[in-house]
Amino acid sequence: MMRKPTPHGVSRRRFLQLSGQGALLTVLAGSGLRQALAEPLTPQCLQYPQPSCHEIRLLATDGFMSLPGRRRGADNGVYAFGFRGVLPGETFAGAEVLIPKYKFQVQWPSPILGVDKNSTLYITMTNLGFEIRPDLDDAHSVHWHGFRNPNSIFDGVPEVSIAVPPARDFPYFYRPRNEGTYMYHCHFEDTEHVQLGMDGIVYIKAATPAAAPFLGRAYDNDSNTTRFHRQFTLLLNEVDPAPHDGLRDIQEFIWSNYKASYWLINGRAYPDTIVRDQELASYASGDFNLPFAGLPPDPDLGFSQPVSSLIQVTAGETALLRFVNLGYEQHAMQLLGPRMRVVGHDAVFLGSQVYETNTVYIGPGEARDVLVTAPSFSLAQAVLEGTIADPAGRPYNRYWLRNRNSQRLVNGNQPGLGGMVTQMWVYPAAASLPAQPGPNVTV
Ligand SMILES: [Cu+2]
Repeated sequence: MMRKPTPHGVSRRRFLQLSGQGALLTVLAGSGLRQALAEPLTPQCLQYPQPSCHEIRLLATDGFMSLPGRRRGADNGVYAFGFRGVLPGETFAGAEVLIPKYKFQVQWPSPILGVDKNSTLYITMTNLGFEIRPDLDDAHSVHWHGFRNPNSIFDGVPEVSIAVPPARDFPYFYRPRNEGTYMYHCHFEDTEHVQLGMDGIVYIKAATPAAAPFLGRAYDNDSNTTRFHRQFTLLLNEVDPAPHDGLRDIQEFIWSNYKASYWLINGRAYPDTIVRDQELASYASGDFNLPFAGLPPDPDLGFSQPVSSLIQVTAGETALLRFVNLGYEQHAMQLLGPRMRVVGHDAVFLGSQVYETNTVYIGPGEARDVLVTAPSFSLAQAVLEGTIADPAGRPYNRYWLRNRNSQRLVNGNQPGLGGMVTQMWVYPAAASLPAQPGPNVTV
C-alpha cells in the first residue's frame, strides 16, 4: 500500500517531460505555508485525466511553538506536532529532499486549504518523523472532518483505513461537492495529535462567481445573500502545556487531567493574534518571529505561527469569517460592535434559518460561516475623532472579537488581557485597502 518516497509512480524524467507541456500554475495566493498551494498538471492528474485536477502537498513533523510566557526563543517554547506546506516547485519532491529541509519546522495552524467545488483533488501527505522523539514511530493521517462523500481508505481513520509511517507518503483523493467551511486533522492517536497541533481549516469555494467588487460568495443558490469582499479563517483551540511538556520529556499524560491554560485563534494568543503579516519579522514581544534554524527568514517559510487573526475591512464591505473549533471546549465568540449574520453551520447553508447575533456558539468539531458588514467610517470622522492609525498611517476604527468567557482571555498565569481575542479594524474608503490575495492576508 505504501509507496517509496518518489513522485507518485511517474519517473522524474517522465514528470519533467509532462510538466514541460504547460507551466505549473499557482492557483491559490500565498507561497505555500500560510496557505497551501494547489498545483494543477500533476503526475496523478495526468495519469488519470480529470477536469479541474489539483494536488496539494502536506508534511507532518514536530517542533516548538511560541506562546506568551512560553517563548520559543527563550528555549521554553511549547512542544508541538503539525502539518506544514511546501514552497513552490516542491509539491512533488521526495521525502529525501523534504526531511532535511522541513523536519522539526512545525507550524500552527496547518496550512489553510481553499479548494474548488467539483474539482478533483489529491492531498499527498508525507510523514517526516519527529526530531525530539526519534523513539516514537507514530504514524499520521489526514481526516477531512465533515466531508460529505468519504471513502474509508481516504478518510484517515487508522483503525479502518491506513496511516502513514515515518518517511512515507500517501495521496488522499477527494471530489469536493458541497461548498462551505470544514476542518482537517490527524486521526492517529487523535486526542494527543490534535492537542499537539495537527489541525487546520479546509473550505470548498462556491462555484458561482460574485460580480465585482465582491470577492466571492460562501454558498451557491444563495440569492446573493452570502457575498463577501474579504475572508478570514479563524481556527479556535485551547492548549494545556502539560501533555506537550510530557511528550517532550518522555512522560505519560493522563488525559482526564486535561486543563487548558491558553486559548488560541489560528495558533496564536492575544496580543500575538493582531500581529500583521509584515510585522512578523520585527515583532518585539514575541518569538514566533524568530526564523527557524537553517531556513531563510521568509515571511511564510521562517515562522512558526504565520497566520494573523486580525480582521481588516473597509467600511461598508462584508467580511466572511470562517470559524472552526478543533479544541475540546465549546466556545462563544462575541463581536462587540456590528451584528454577525450566521449563514452556514457545518458547511450547510442555513437559507431561511440565517440568523443575526452578537455571539457565535461553536462546539468542538463544528464550523460556522459568519458575515459581518463593517459599519460606516469616513476619513472626516477619523480626523474629527483623532482615531488611531496603523503603522502605514491609515486611520481605522476598532472592534473587539472575543471569547465571552473572561477566564479564556488570559495567557497561562501571565497578568493582563490574553487568550482568544482579536480585533476587527474598519478603514475609511479613502484608505484604499488593497484587494485581498488570499484568506487572512493582512496589510
Ligand atoms: Cu498525527
